[in-house]
Amino acid sequence: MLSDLQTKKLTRYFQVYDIDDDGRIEASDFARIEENVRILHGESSGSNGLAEAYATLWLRLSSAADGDRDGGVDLDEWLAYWQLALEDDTRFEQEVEAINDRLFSIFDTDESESIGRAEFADFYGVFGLPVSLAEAVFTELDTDGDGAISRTELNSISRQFFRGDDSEKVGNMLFGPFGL
Ligand SMILES: [Ca+2]
Ligand SMILES: [Ca+2]
Ligand SMILES: [Ca+2]
Repeated sequence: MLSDLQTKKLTRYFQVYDIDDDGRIEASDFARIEENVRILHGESSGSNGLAEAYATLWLRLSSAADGDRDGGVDLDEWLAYWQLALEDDTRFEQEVEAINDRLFSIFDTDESESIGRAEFADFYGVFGLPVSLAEAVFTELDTDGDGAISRTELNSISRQFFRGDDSEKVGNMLFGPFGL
């Protein structure tokens, strides 16, 4: 079972993907993501990789989480999907850590093997989230204050966000405030 804290965080994560805020994640939300990628990156090769990564993510999500096969993932389907994915270590690694790894490489545009403040704002921009929120969250997540989040740090943040049930962990803030 998902705890109350996990449910709140995953509901926030749902809202991030439900860009048009109609209570369903569907192809049209991912079309908006791809449009934001083009706005942020133009038609560069980086933008192609990123748009493709999100298109793949939608295919995986719609085949795994759209339980009633109506072309959209509603909040109940989303939470049911995550409950299963989080129960199983192997599945978690496949679902989350593989995606993190790919996104990390794409958003690390200066290839410094870390995500800097501006690169993190770019990640938020894909979801149409404000730079001010990205700034505030980055400051929370960058616990040693060196202005960079490494791959290892990101995986630990993401484990705190998805699987953790400790309200004190900074990783809970990955997608901003939740449970409001
Ligand atoms: Ca939607
Ligand atoms: Ca559905
Ligand atoms: Ca970087």
